[in-house]
Amino acid sequence: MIWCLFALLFSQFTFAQRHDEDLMSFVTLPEVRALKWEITHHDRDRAAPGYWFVAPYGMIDPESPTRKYLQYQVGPYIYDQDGVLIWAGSPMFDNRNTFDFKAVHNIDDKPHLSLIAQRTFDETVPGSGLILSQHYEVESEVFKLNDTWEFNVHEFKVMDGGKTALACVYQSKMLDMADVGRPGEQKLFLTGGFAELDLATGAPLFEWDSSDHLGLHETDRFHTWEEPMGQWGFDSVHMNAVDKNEAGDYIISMRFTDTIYMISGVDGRVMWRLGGRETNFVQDFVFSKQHDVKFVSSNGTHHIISFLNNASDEITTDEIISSALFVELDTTANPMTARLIARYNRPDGQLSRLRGNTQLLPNGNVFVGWSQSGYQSEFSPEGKVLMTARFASDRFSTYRAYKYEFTGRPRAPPDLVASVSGTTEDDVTTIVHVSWNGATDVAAWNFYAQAYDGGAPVLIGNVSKTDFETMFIAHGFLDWVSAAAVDHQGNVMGTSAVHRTKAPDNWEAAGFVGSSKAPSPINPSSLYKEAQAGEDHSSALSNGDTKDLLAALSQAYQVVRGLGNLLIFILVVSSFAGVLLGAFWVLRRRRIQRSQPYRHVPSEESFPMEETPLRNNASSD
Ligand SMILES: *[C@@H]1O[C@H](CO)[C@@H](O)[C@H](O)[C@H]1NC(C)=O
Ligand SMILES: *[C@@H]1O[C@H](CO)[C@@H](O)[C@H](O)[C@H]1NC(C)=O
Ligand SMILES: *[C@@H]1O[C@H](CO)[C@@H](O)[C@H](O)[C@H]1NC(C)=O
Ligand SMILES: CC(=O)N[C@H]1CO[C@H](CO)[C@@H](O)[C@@H]1O
Repeated sequence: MIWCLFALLFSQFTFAQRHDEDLMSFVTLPEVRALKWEITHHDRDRAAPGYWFVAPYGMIDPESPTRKYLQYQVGPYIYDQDGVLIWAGSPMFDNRNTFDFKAVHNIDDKPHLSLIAQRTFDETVPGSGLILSQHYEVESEVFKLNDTWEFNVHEFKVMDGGKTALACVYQSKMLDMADVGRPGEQKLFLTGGFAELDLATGAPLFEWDSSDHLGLHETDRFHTWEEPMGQWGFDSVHMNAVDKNEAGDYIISMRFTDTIYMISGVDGRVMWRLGGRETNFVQDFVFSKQHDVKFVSSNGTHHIISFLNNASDEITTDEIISSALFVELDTTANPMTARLIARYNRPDGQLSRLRGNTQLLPNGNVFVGWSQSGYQSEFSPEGKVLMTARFASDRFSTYRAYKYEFTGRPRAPPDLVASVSGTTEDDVTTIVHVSWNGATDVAAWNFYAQAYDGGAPVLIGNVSKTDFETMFIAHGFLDWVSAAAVDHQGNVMGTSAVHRTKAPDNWEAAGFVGSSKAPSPINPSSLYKEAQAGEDHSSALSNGDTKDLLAALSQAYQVVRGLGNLLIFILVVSSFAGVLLGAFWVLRRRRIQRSQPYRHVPSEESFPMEETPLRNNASSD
């Protein structure tokens, strides 16, 4: 029986790999096809604790629903450091592009999430900045300001206490070109700035726009002889990041002026410029086309800042490699000084022409999102590359990538799907799949069966959680099943609904050749006592490799043969099969493979497990 299942599973994997190996598949969430990762850990022990927060998208603008490859890859996602899915947020945001997705720990003593959800393709739903609770429920949502085009996708930074957030703001304005030697001539520009928004009302508490404070000559991105393209005008400064220090001043990044500006929180005046054509600093480094400027520390006059130095864009290249920079600024010196204190080069030696971010982790490590194909890396403080990873698919990028510790406690119960199959009364098998989208810290799953709806649940086994979805295989036809998530201390965290097991409509047509027309469901309580015998073995073996499992299996067989109790043996075999298949599943999934050229897959050819008729919580009786 084991080998039949084993062979079946193996054939399913080869089939899946041939077609869309860059996407995950789940029995419990059939529509979700989360991206897989290719991960290299160079020094796992030094990696900071935490999960990865990414928001893959295919196109930076809202994508036509008909263009999408498959449902549910685009949107906010949380993964662990092995690329195991923790939360797929794309169903919640209905496949909309999302940006700047991260955990937020500065609101109260609970973890939260923040992100930007882009407007929908048909523009019926406007873009917004959102804060979610650790239960994945929307706590606050702010929309674009009046007279602006959209909620800008670059930045949504929740300030301490969670009362306000910073966002970039782009506006279309006719500007006089006197500053570039064409007085009296007007052209349409997309200006850049930011606002600090009241999260309760969405009203701006502070607003700043480049047209009020910067000269047109500062940009390297337009020429007076060119006509603006599109209804929004020249994207002249390309504002792409904002942060605020405790003194109440703002630091911003503008990509098309290659400059970081300090803006007074009192009157909006430019306090100083770092980089670009008019830097106020004596610098021992250069940078350009930068992203994601953030304060690491600031006491008002002395600042340490971090940012991603792209050194290139779609048009020009200034350096041969992109890097994350940490810079110390002394604004009391005369002239002011800017000193490079740490530089982390992109490990693959490439350039990030667009997007990206730099994050200092609590243990001093540095996490950098290089954006394209989700390429990201973690460095030790002294610059050793600890980890690099990228999406297995190059169809997707993430604007930024973050690493945070997080505790996710979804309100929705775990999803469970069970089915039964077999050819004779002796080999009838119930297969249960369970997952809990968004739940962190699940250590194991307990599986239960009951004789009838409302009957007492009987523990039929438990399995350590090693992947997003956990499979359990039980001998016999168990008609009503459920599962409970257990944490590392053994506490029950949540329980699925009781689901009815999906049986073939016609057992004979499904290959059943037993003495009856169809097998009958069994009463699980009649098996429970015998099941105890196998339990210790299954938990002891949950980390073993295949060889150990088989050795233990044959040992167990000798034991049960001595007892002459075939039923116990079948149960032991079933629980071993579950562990064996689970281990095999994990090994297959964790293998790091180069992605193959992308091919569109007609749905009937996709992962066969998806084709079995599935049930979800909603349809449970
Ligand atoms: C935008 O305009 C609408 C309609 O005039 C108004 O009700 C709303 O308060 C305005 N929002 C902001 C943030 O100013
Ligand atoms: C800010 O920090 C610098 C460097 O640590 C120090 O010299 C300076 O006195 C500090 N200024 C204030 C106002 O605390
Ligand atoms: C399975 O259940 C048994 C008995 O309750 C327990 O001792 C064991 O630790 C559990 N194993 C897992 C992986 O939770
Ligand atoms: C080494 C190098 O090419 N540095 C460039 C980085 O970008 C700035 C601003 O665009 C240039 O002035 C530097 O020459």
